[in-house]
Amino acid sequence: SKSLKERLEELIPLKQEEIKQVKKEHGAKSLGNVTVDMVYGGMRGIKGLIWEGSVLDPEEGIEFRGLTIPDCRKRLPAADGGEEPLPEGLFWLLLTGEIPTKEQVDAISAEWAARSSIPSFVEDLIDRCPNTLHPMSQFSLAVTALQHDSSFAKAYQSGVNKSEYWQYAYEDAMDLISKLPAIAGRIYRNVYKDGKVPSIEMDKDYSYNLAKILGYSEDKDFVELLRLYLTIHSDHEGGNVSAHTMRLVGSALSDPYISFSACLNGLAGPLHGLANQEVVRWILKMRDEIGDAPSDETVKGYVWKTLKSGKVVPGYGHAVLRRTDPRYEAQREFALKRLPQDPLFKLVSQLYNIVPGVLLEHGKTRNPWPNVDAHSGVLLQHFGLVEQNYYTVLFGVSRALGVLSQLIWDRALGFPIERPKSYPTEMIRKMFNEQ
Ligand code: FCX
Repeated sequence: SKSLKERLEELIPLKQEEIKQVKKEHGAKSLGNVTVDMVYGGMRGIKGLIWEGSVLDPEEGIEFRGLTIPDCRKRLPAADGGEEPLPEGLFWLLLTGEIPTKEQVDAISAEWAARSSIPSFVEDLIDRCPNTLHPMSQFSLAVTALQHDSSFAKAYQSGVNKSEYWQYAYEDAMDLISKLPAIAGRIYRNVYKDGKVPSIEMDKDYSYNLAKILGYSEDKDFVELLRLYLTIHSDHEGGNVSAHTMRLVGSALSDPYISFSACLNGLAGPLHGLANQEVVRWILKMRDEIGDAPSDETVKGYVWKTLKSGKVVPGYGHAVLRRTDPRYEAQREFALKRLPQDPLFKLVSQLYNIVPGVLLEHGKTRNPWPNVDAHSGVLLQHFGLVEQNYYTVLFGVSRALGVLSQLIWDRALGFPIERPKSYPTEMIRKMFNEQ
């Protein structure tokens, strides 16, 4: 059967042709009106990006190349003896739009393991970070340093033809994804353990190896959780902060490493990926204040207290979704099956019954339902990975699959440098006062 790169090579000219046709037929049509409110409102609702891998519907949630999360859990290959999809398969799906065979997925696992080692200067760099430097900052700086070996940057310097850019972007993307467990694992071991980093097993899948490097691979349920986790956090269409940063920085032909490092810095914001850390902090604080088995009324009081002190309830709300995030639902299903009695999971469930009502009564939040970050942390807590400040690193490992697959397409399709128009407020006023 075909390798991923061979299949991609066949698909690229077809997509190029399709886009040519779409532009010819529909190029001059309008995708909608842009109001002044939209411009001040974080560009919410402005249709301004092409993103092939996934699309987010406010009501249906995320679809990866047309597959919902339940579809992916059913149809993507699982590990031998496992149930959850292997993120290797999701990566294949995101890149090609096709569901790979188990054999193709195994080939990706083997390739990623074979490419996994990191240069010793990057190890030294991570080792020299103080334990007090946030894991996301260490992650971003290690990824930047990997740029040392970027094939894309070298090819650009040597003046390669732009029709070949995607091939170098592909090689960098595959290398970068492969090296993330070694980086993420080293940061974890340095900050929270004794700094000794176990080696990767060449005949094991990506999630197993990440679990091993973190020190949790003996628990089969944890490895399964990681497979699910890495699959569902991968992509959420193009406009979210991490994905859009990747696109924007990459559009200057910055190589995949430094583009992804920028993406990680966006993910590290508390309104985006860092929310998973914030959720656990908030729940543990709640437990300290009101105990393990609080009444619904007491929980409600705690949520109101958060809102009245001018803070957000972390893990709730979404810029696009208008229902419970299917990524939350998938994690809830996992918990109901494998850890139904876990006390923190019970608190999370209780919050699910209470927070949306409070947010509705509060009357500001457009979407009162939980997002992905409301659930992920308590699952990791259950398996002993209790260090909350580390959680966004795992989100980042997963997000690499989505943003790097799109970056390869960006280069294959010759997408131009991004350059939207901006105005000062004074010009907005003049523009309309003079009409
Ligand atoms: N708690 C309290 N207030 C909230 C809220 C929440 N969970 N969610 C939204 N609001 C407030 C906003 O702060 C805003 O208030 P303002 O008018 O005073 O500025 C108002 O409600 C309207 O915001 P809304 O349109 O509903 O939401 P946005 O699209 O502006 O923002 C996020 C979306 C996700 C940033 C927002 O809901 C939020 O801050 N949630 C908490 C943090 C979080 O969970 N982030 C993770 C999101 C995601 F899944 C991810 O990227 O990982």
